[in-house]
Amino acid sequence: MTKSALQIARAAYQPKLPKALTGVVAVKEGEPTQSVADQEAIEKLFPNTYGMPLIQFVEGQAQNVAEMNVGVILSGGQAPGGHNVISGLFDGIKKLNPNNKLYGFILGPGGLVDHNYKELTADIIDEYRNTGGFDIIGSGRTKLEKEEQFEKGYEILKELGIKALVIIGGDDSNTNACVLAEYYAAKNYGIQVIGCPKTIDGDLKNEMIETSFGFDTACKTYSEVIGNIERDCNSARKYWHFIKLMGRSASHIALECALQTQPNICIISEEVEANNMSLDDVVTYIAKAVADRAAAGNNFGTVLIPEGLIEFIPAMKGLIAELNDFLAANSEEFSSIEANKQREYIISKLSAENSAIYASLPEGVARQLSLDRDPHGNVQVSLIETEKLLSEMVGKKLAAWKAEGKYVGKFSAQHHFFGYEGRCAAPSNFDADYCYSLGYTASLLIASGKTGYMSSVRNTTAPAAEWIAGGVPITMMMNMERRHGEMKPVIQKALVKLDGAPFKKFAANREAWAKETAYVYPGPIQYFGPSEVCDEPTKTLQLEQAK
Ligand code: FBP
Repeated sequence: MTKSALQIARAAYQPKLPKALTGVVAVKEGEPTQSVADQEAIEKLFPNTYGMPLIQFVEGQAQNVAEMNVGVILSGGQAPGGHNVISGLFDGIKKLNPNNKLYGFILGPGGLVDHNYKELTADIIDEYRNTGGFDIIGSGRTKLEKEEQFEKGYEILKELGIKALVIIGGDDSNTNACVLAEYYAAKNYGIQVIGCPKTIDGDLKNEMIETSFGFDTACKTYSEVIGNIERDCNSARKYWHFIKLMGRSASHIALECALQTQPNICIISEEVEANNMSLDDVVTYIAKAVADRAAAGNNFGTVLIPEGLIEFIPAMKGLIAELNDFLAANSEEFSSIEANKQREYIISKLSAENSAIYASLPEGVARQLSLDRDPHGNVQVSLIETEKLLSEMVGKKLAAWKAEGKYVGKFSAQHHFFGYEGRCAAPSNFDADYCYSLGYTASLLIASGKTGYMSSVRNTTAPAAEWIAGGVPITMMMNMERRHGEMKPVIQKALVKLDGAPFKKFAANREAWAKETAYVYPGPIQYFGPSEVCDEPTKTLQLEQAK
């Protein structure tokens, strides 16, 4: 395989570990824990894994650990640093006993169920150290939630002599990891399950998990390109750039990129929902900023839009819900209608309120809302070109204002969507170190006989040597939520907090950023050079952790 010069040089990077993990390690147990909410219901569902203590690893004395084989799964969307979690896990178990083996299940949880795996040897691991991607074993979105899947998994785990399974995933995958841990514990199968917090979306975090891995690198990659666009924008001074940023639900990525690049506008979905804003309110807000800049002679700017926005606009949420139900119940009749009459058909069938909203949408977006459904029958919001929807509606509003003499500028838009561009970038130093530490910590949780824990590395704004490694019972992060009509135990998703320090910092500056051209150009991630350039954590983490 041909490698780039950076790949060759970067392979030699030795990720930094918390000092407590560099020698012999002992376990320090904390107090028993409670789930964040619905304690009674969660305890009942997880009798074997509820209430366990927090774990911290400290420097200790050598002990003998029996030989053990370990399995690993990458679950869900790619996030920079996955390969380092696996190399940290590999190095951890090999240090405990060189005879220990690591097996990777291929293409996500499906690999466990279908018995599709490969042994990850030192040669393979060395090829992937400090690289982006999940290609060492691939990833997948199969949900591990049925008993027959757990049993199929058990068959292969037993056959390979695997003592513990590490599931690297987001909130849903870690919820499933916890259910699996409970199941194997209840059955006395002797197989432990450990989770690792992954997702570029940054929405798997809480008091004990400071950040999910991949968020740092993905945001830095997007911010580099946003900065480049801003500089282009400020050079040509003729375009408004509408940039949609990945993040299925929460707006953490958009917010972090805004803090890094200081665009003219950034929409935060959680705020739109909290203020009960309509689509027209969002459009008016952007159009007003465009008009104000035009009045000062600036017919250019940048707008950041979170991918999940549409579902946070309360009225759009209602429209989507009615459309989902209506199309599910009338799919045959709908598909028999000629394409050019489908819009009118839907307008005639929806409730008056939703019909009016649907009719006001640009043609393309209305079509996307009625056509693209996922296997569960839901609208695939990530396919909706919100950046085009907003710029088109802003353009219309400005034209109307022009006719009324309220606006005197020129409005010309460019569109971008950044998502896949950042999910497999080579991990930043932060993610390379953080992920390696998470994987290494997972090996210690296994050696200590723990199950139903998530690997946790805290104090991450300090130098890596001072990071605190340990484990958090996954049940501690759970509450009960309605999913597909049923109450289910799930890990609470962390949305942007409007009273949190990152949002407050943004809110305090956004008016100035809208008027002035206050762009910041972060440049590309640096892998070699001074620590302040290479090792800085995200603004979100710095603001959240500032004491
Ligand atoms: P995870 O939650 O699995 O980490 O994935 C998040 C994400 O990257 C979202 O930002 C995005 O909406 C989604 O995956 C895209 O999914 P897919 O990779 O299936 O296109």
